[in-house]
Amino acid sequence: MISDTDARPVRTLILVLGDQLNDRLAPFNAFDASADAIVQMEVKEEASYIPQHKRRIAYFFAAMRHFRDEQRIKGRNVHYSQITDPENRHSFESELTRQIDRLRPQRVVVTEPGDWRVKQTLSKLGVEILPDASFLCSSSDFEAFLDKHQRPILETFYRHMRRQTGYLMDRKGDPVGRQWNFDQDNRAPYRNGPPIPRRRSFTPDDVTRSAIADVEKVFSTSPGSLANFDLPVTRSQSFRDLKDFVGERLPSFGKYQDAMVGGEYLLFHSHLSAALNLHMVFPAEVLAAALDNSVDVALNSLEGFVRQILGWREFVRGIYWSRMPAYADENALDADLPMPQFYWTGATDMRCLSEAISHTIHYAYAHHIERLMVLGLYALLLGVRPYDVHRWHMSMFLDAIDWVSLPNTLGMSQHGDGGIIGTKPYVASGNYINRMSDHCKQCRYDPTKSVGDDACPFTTLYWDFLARHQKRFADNPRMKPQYRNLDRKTPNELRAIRHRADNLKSGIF
Ligand code: FAD
Ligand code: DLZ
Ligand code: SF4
Repeated sequence: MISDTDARPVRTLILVLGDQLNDRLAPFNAFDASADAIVQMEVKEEASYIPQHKRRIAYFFAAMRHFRDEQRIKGRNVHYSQITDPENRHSFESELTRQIDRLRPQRVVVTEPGDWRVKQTLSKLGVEILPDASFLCSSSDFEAFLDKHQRPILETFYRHMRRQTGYLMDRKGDPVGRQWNFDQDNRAPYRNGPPIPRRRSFTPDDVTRSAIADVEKVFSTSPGSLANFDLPVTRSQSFRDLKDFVGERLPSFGKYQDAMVGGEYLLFHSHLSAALNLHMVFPAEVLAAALDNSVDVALNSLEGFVRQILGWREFVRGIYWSRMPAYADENALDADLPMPQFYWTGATDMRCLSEAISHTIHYAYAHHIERLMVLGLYALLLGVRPYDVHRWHMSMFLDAIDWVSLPNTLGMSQHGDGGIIGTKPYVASGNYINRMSDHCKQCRYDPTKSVGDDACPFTTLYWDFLARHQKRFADNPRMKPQYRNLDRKTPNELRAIRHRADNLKSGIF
């Protein structure tokens, strides 16, 4: 194994960022262990430019350190700046400059970072940026798609990707099952559903334990909990996780995709987003495992899953790179409230929110419907600044990288982009949450009521949102039924709703 102190002259120095942990990425294509070297840097700036969940930091550091060790076992020279190193300068810019001054490489290369901010910093330092070929749609393909579609929507993009790649297409070029989507089969609440399998635990080894200890020491005041850290932190562990998902949870994934159950943070979801975003597994590998013919999975589940990976994941990435940096400032609904404090603690008597926040604090994870239709929905109905919701999300989730968190949070969940990711805001009252979960039965509020002490805050704020944004959305064809219901409210009812909405807002901040 080659140690950190080995400072032979370097031809190509490959910078591997914390979310690029795979040696099949482009910079490694012509790697020559006798001339080239790798640099990895744990830096305080990335874990503190916004406060970050301890579990998230430990996950990145543990995965980075395992990648370092795997590369060294292959005989590759890795220069690794650990968070506790006294010489560490603790930002990408200054620590990379220190390493370049020390190693004097002929060139420094990196895979395209997942964050516009980091890409700017590295470009400024003269680092050569290579495309990230792990995605199923390259940046140039997405640009070509945008040239053809002035108002790109997920459905059009997804069908284009199905045709382009052949996933779930038959020999004649039609979608398998003669349907592009099975959404109508994928909205069941979990009532007497099949047993929910437990996720496998990965016991931390010495390397992971050292990362956890360093995080406890250096980031003791950061949010979140490190208790029971059991995440897969290597490529092979992530594959084991993938295999478990395909065998145990994928068969019920589709049907219960939108369901929520008290005390259950995962249900039948894959929990693969973090491993995917850190590049420990590639999307094509995930799809190959899911579509493996030896696994008996109904088409509604398979299609639902493929849509997430081949459709949504690629679509939001394309939108991010095509619209940054202006995208981050968008605030189409002029939302101007700060993030409520209870999002950091879970201290709320709203059962659905306290559940979703407690999942976030314990696991740095919540599944899609909790993110969209509970955590995101409440912020949207209140009128929280979209970028603040994104910052909170970047702080608290294992899988949050700017390219994927920003379009999902600012765009999909807060409608801050005015309709680029989704053509209408995802707004609903407490009745939706009641239909899709078992939370309301155990909550002090009543989802059917919009006024009175026991009225569900979601329901009050839902009507208030529709009324406040009537001008903008009343003519949106997809929102017509919602506005027809609003029209049935009397002026007195609307006044009472507005009054309670104002009280709710002033009580929170
Ligand atoms: P599953 O439900 O099992 O889905 C399978 C995979 O599909 C995921 O692992 C993910 O890679 C992909 N996927 C599904 N939906 C999306 C989507 N909308 N955008 C991109 N990929 C998708 N996903 C992230 O990876 N990082 C984020 O920072 C992130 N922020 C989000 C913020 C909000 C407000 C919302 C509403 C969604 C966000 N998502 C994000 C998308 C989605 O919620 C997560 O990918 C998913 O919950 C991760 O859990 P899972 O792996 O169990 O997903
Ligand atoms: C999220 C994160 C954290 C917490 N720490 C590091 C780090 O110390 N070193 C590193 O290389 N990357 C880290 N990351 C990921 C970055 O913040 C950022 O998301 C990626 O560099 C984007 O490609
Ligand atoms: Fe959430 Fe309202 Fe249901 Fe309570 S009643 S759990 S606040 S939706």
